[in-house]
Amino acid sequence: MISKKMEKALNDQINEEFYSSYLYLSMEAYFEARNLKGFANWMHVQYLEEMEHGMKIYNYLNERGGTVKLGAIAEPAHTWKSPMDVFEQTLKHEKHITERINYLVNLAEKEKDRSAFNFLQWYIDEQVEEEGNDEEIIANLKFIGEDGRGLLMLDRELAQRVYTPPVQSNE
Ligand code: OFO
Repeated sequence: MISKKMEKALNDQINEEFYSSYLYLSMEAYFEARNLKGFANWMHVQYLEEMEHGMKIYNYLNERGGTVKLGAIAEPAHTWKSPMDVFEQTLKHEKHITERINYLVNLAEKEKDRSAFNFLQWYIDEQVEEEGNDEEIIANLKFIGEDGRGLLMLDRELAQRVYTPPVQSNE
C-alpha cells in the first residue's frame, strides 16, 4: 500500500502534468492564431504527451491501491510576446517540472518506496529529453533572429513532429 504522503505528492503531480497539457494547448492556440501551423502541431503533440504523463501517474496510483484525487487546473497564459518568448516560458516550465520530479524521487527514497522510486525513473529521462528539445528550438530561434523565411522553414520542420502513443501492455 502506498503511503499517504506519496499518494498526495503523486496526486499533485497529476495536476502538474494536466496543467502542462493545458498550457501547451494554449500555446498551440497562440500559434494557430498566427498561422504558424508547424509550431501549433509541435505544441499539440506536447499537449498529448503531457496528458499521457498525467495518465501514467493516474494508472500507477490506482495499481498501487491509492486514491486518485483530481483537483482544479489553473488557467494558463493566453498570449506571449513572440515564438521565442513561448519557448523560453516552455523551458522555464519544464525546469519547474524537473524540480518536481526530483522532489518526488527524493520523497520515494525517504519513504523507502522502491516501486515509486523505479516508476519515477522514466520521468527523469523524459525531462532530460524535454528540456533538450526546448533548448534546441530556442537555439534555432536565436539563429533565425528577425528572418521571416527562417521562421517559416522552422515551422515546416516542426510540422513533422508526430505523437507516438505508448505501447499498451496486455498484462
Ligand atoms: Fe513536459 O513533462 Fe511531463 O513530465
